[in-house]
Amino acid sequence: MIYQRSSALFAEAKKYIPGGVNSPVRAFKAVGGDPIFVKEAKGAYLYDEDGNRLIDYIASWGPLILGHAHEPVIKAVIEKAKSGTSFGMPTEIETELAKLAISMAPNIDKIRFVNSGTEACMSAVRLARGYTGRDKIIKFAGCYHGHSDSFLIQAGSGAVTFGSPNSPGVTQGTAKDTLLAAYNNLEEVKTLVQANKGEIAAIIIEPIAGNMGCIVPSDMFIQGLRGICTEEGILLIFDEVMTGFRLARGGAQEVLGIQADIVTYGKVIGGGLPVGAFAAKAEIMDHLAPDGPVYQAGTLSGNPLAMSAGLAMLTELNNHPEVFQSLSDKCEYLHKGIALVLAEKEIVHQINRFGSMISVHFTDEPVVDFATSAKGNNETFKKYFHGMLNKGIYLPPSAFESYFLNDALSYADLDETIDALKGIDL
Ligand code: KE4
Repeated sequence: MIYQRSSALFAEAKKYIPGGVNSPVRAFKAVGGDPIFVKEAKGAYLYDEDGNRLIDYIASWGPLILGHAHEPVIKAVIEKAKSGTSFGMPTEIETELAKLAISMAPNIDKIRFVNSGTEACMSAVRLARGYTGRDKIIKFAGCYHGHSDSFLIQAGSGAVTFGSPNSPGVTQGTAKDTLLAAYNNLEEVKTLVQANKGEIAAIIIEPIAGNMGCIVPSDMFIQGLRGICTEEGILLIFDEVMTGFRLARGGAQEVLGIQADIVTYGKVIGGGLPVGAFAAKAEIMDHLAPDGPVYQAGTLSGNPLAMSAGLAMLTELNNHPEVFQSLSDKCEYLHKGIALVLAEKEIVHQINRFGSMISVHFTDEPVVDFATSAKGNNETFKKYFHGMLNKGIYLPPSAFESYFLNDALSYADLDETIDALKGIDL
């Protein structure tokens, strides 16, 4: 595969945009080399600026669950754009998408739209703090909830002390209110809760994690969090920016059978346009401005153009729930194919999968949290990533990401992917 034009475009972009990208993961820092510039995409395929066709396994990091340029979504956006894109005034379509999302996801009465998953998670934490009158939150190492200051925190010195910033620009004043625990470690959560009795507003978690690669919660872990939150008056926030409307109509709440107190959404709910959202029972959501005291706002929140994409997408999924099983079946097929080839190559590996989320880790230890995910051999991962890219397969350019399958992928595409792996040296 030739990537000359992408490299030239990257050099040009770096003159005007920090790192040449508008989101760091796109820059290939974790795998080396220059990022691929896309010209267009349709269905399961990306067409890059050098004329290469790539089978896509990121789907814009999740949103394009039915494939790129899905006709009903495109049609809706084009039609809506003709009557204006944003007014800064309420429009009917916001209520239509709100009603549909609420009908699909369990345990929510009201939803507020924002413009990204970051905004959704940031606002959900502020709402939890405002509702409980408490300041602290617990998050899990390796879980990503967007780039709001409260989330850019790494484990502090001691198990029960607060976190410390993991980015310049985040203050210790902010970090002191974020406590860190290891994913799948209920005992650490219990210790933090006991050491900060009555001070914790929320526990925020990716119910199936996707930002350490894919990590499946162990039995009773999420259930255990639910019990602790109910017992201690802590709000359980499910960050479903990845899992929402991807794992099932009702997302992780449905597939796990566990109710969160606040749920955040992004990606799929916007159908490829910028939409985030957070939702809960009315008793909690009514604390939000303008009716309640917790402030939150946004110029383009609920803009009709983005709403039209989200409404078209959720309507498709609501009318064709068989898509979720189709995606899961395809993911299982891919899993088995990759596992067989890596076993034949005698490559030590772990594959984690849940629904249409999957990740490959080059380690002999089960990957159950950030620490075990970080033990993966990144040199092998880099060979895997670039080997597959050179065969026309576009995988996430980081071992700490999940693949996001789209239902436009055919079994022939999956076979091409598995065959590509046969042909590379790891
Ligand atoms: P955004 O602000 O990027 O829309 O959403 C933040 C976010 C929140 N919660 C979860 C579980 C997420 O996965 C994300 C964003 N996901 C990354 C991919 N791991 C987006 C890709 C990027 O940062 O460019």
